[in-house]
Amino acid sequence: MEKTFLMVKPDGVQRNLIGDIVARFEQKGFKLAGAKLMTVSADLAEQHYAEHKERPFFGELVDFITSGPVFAMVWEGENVIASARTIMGKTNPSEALPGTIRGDYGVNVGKNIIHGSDSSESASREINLFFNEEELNDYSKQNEAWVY
Ligand code: DAT
Ligand code: MG
Repeated sequence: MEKTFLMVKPDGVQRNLIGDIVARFEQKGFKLAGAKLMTVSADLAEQHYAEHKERPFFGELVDFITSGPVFAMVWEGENVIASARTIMGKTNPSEALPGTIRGDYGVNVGKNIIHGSDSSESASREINLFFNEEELNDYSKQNEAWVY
């Protein structure tokens, strides 16, 4: 089954949104494979956001993501990569629709609450960057027969 990497950013943690965000993905029918509260090092932040290295906001991005704990997660399910991006909403919260996480809680593009992988390549890269094999749980849930 497809997996994606999601992360409640430091602003989402400070604004008490971990529970709400986890609930949205649980209620959708996705399965949590791994999760941890952690502080991202500058080195990990630079690797995670390597594709944005040349962007003018790269320094701010690294400073922000390392500024406090994040809640890193791996979620599993059919089409979960694209589906999670839909649940998150557009990158800029001012353009994100109400009902999406960024649309409901964000205002500014720099503080957009949540990260989610944008492709299967970035999902496997990011999962491996943040999690060890033994931190990921392979299990079945009783409700799966009612989701699929
Ligand atoms: P996304 O997080 O939706 O995948 P992205 O990969 O294009 O968006 O950018 C990564 C993060 O960088 C994004 O969540 C917030 C920040 N960012 C993007 N565009 C920005 C901009 N124009 N100014 C400041 N920060 C920006
Ligand atoms: Mg991105």
